[in-house]
Amino acid sequence: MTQKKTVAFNKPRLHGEIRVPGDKSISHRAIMLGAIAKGKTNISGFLEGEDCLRTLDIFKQLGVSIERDGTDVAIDSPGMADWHTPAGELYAGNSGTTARLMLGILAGSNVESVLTGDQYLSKRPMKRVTGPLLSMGASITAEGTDSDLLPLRVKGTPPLKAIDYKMPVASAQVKSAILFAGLRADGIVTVQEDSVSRDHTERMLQQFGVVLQKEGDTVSMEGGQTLAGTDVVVPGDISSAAFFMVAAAMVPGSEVVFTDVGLNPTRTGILDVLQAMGAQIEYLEDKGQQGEPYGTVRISHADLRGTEISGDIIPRLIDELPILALLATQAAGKTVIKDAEELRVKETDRIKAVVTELKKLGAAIEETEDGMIIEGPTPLSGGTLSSYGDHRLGMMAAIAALAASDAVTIEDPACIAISYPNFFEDLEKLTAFQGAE
Ligand code: SPQ
Repeated sequence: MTQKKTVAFNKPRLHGEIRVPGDKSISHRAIMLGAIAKGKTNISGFLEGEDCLRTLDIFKQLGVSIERDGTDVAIDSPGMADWHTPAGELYAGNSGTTARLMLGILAGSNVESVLTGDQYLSKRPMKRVTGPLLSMGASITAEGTDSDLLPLRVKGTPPLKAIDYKMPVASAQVKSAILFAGLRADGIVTVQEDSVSRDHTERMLQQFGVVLQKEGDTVSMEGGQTLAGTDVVVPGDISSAAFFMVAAAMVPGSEVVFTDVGLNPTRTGILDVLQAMGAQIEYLEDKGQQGEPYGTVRISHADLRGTEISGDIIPRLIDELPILALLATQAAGKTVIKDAEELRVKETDRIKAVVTELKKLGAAIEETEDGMIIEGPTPLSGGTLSSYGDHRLGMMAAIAALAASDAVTIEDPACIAISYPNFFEDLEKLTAFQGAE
């Protein structure tokens, strides 16, 4: 039986200060690079979400010593060349980042393994990664009938060939997989993308001692470099904060302060859009540690207007488009989301799913091939929304309850633990405020 959770509010307002859990993308990469490097790496602020725990378990199976105490992780690795052949399959669960980045890492390792995923991940395309990896000489074969899908067998075959690759879509997962494989390549690996996607891999490789060159939309790196273990501080995940940023902007009388939230410019598209829609944003403190900028931001409600979200900003807010679509239902005028066809190959087809679910609440929203068109403001009713097993859809449904006239019931809310295990506790905390306006 599908599990359900009902969320209801009576004249809500959001108030308070929040430190959202660690960044998912950075947490994955910290485990990966800590395991590739020989020696000790200490991570603080690690995201205890299901996806990152899948990455952590995979490296334990490869013989890397990893001790976790909550959000603190201590890694002691023999180094990539001395990993063990795993006893069983390597299970990436629901995590596209784990699967795609592992393909690049395993291709240059000395082990042979089979990578698998859950029912959702097993439908997501892998050729975008295996294509360039095969041209680097990787040995990757399908265990099933479709070579674009998991399960895939990877036999590490170092040294790999160098590659100069122009990516057909801006994707941090593709870029990262090639760079990781490039660590075991016999020459210079170059990756070019049209619009710059999140650059956590490039920043963290440098933290671990790798020399690489970044010029505009191109990254180059000499293969064969060795990594040295180091300490990594993971800031709060702006993609998790986005749900409460939107809630604060949307609900009259709200004001929320986000502390230690990641402010990497390749991820802050959400803040640019909130500003363009009229929300009040104040930057209270800037900190930058080991290459990842983070800080404190206050978001307050204001009257909102529709906007266009398209072009180069899309990779900077790709995971925030579902929650921005909800916000657009409460903004005056038309919001157009374009150039976002990548949304169709996430945990679910996020264009179809967002449009279907928000329509159930009465939103004026239409699907286009590469995005959505939303008219607002529209009063939303209550209803029962499916998460499609997609954490970002589940959280969007919960935040929709803040704008709805009645309760919203979320089907399969457990998936939210993929990226934000204490989401409902934080929602309760921020909406508990009963003081005067
Ligand atoms: O890991 P997964 O499942 O692919 O996660 C998602 C998400 O919403 O959490 C996408 F479904 O984020 C991706 C993101 O969309 C994480 C990511 C990364 O850490 O490198 C990059 C983006 O994907 P892509 O395909 O644009 O590289």
